[in-house]
Amino acid sequence: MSAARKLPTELDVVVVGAGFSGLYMLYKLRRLNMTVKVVEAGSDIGGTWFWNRYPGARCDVESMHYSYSFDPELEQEWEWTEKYPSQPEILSYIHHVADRHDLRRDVVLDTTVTSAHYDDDSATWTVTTDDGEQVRARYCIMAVGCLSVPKKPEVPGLERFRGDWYHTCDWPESGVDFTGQRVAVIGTGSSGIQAIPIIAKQAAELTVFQRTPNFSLPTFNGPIDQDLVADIKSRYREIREESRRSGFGVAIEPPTRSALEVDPEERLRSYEERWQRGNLTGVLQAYTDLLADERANDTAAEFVRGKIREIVDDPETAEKLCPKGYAFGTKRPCLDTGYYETFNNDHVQLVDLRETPLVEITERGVRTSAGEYEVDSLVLATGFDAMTGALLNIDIRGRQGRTLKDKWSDGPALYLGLNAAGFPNMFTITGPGSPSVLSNMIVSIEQHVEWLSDLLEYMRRNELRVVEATETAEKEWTDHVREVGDMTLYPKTDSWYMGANVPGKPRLLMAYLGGVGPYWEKCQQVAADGYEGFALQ
Ligand code: FAD
Ligand code: N01
Repeated sequence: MSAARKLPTELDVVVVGAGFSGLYMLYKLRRLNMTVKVVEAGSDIGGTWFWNRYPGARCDVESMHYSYSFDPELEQEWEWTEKYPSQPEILSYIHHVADRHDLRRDVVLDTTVTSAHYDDDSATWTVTTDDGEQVRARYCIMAVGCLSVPKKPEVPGLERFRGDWYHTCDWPESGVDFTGQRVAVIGTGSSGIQAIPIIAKQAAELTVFQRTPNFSLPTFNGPIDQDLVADIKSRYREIREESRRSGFGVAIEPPTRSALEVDPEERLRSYEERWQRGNLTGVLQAYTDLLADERANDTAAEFVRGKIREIVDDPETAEKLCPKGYAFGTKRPCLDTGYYETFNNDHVQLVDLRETPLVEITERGVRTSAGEYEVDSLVLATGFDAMTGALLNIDIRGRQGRTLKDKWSDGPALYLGLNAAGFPNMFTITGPGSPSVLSNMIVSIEQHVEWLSDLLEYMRRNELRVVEATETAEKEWTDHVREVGDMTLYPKTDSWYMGANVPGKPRLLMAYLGGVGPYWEKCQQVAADGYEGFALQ
């Protein structure tokens, strides 16, 4: 007897992914009385916050702002405990929201979507899962995450390694105790920088393999300030609105002056005061031109390098940790708790892979051009195939069977980061070409979900069944995304924003830098003009 099906054969909408995006999409579609299922590869909901359980995993947008705004009672009731929420706290928040709105009953877990094919005649998508089930749906919404496909280091030998190895984004649920072990960490991005201080506290010896040093600022994390909570809760609606209209999805006072027009002492005072705030936007938002002018940027970069030299006792190690040769902010900067201080411990050593490149993983550890480092456990904090990885892992075929992979061979193209010409009725949430990873993502997720739910309601009200970006609208938007990016320093840096961390990936800035507020206005205007740039039938 065959096992019971997990999915019905027909639905209005299939949503792929049960993180913040997929769950909110489900909530909105239910309110439209649409039949919908969310298909999730993981064994539970939560997305990023389900998978990334490495020690120290934490958000770097403050708790009061990294949360849904769609449920005003929830935002009054929910109590965050720390300034920056930890992974377990965010996951329990997601579980709470799912239970509060009874979302789980429409989520199908442990199931990977392997293909989605569009049929021109019926104007439906056939979605296939890894257990061979197929479901036909009018709409397919990809809530697959921008940072959900792990990337391993491009060196041979991992399968030979006799110890245990872990990727930060696929961490065992039971945790890992490194007590008494010799541990290696490869990678010093946000994940590595959060995990390293905690692993160092457990391990007998820790070796950190660094290819590119990162700019990292202290969180000064701690129990949440209750006066601040009361103040925010008393005007949450207003703050949420300001966030939606802001540059990066967090309501802050925008800078008004160039870094080059103030005298060096005043500049230093301003950077110091902002450093003490313990957030990402402080120093980077001090002046208008920090992300656009190299000389301006270097004033902030040198300030951070000065801090590293102050914190790290050994001058040689400090110099290795100092980021040089790229602009501060153009690789995602990190927030840490005691990262640079960790290198003042005798049992922690830093290996600079620019001096002695990684050669291979061996049975016993890690080999660089300088020799072999024997370890018991290996932690890969080597990041993600970001933005496009999860979409291109699925065999997506649009009109006339054209694959998304083929369409995107020179890089992703989507109108408004929402829909690709030739792929009708398929949408991405926080897709390439939207502010996405260059914003407080919850704000961007809510904006996309609400815009899509309005569109689907409009389609139904007007008895329409196919919506698709025109080639012209897609091209104009994609050119605009590039032009705005080219006005900044981002394209000059090799980063995952540019696809530069994955060999062979097209190199282009995948997120839209025009700002969350202006982007939101553009989307509103498109909808108000009868979905300008989309062909509807
Ligand atoms: P995800 O949470 O990534 O969920 C996507 C889900 O889709 C995953 O569960 C995945 O398993 C599933 N999926 C993918 N492909 C398939 C498939 N083919 N079939 C079935 N299921 C599939 N953002 C911020 O704004 N601020 C932060 O401080 C911040 N911190 C972060 C820290 C870490 C460690 C990471 C990795 C990301 C962080 N982010 C942060 C970005 C974070 O990804 C978003 O804020 C947000 O959680 C994304 O939600 P999502 O639902 O869009 O995607
Ligand atoms: O990944 P990364 P991540 N040999 O790509 C190195 C979010 N996030 O998981 O820079 C040697 O940033 C690589 O070196 P290089 C946030 O958006 C947020 O840390 O390519 N080294 C780099 O040092 C973040 O930006 C938080 O030269 C190799 C590291 O591995 C995004 O997720 C926390 C290598 C990868 O860094 C990704 O962060 C965690 C190789 N072959 C994540 N390949 C917050 O705090 C890669 N590296 C909110």
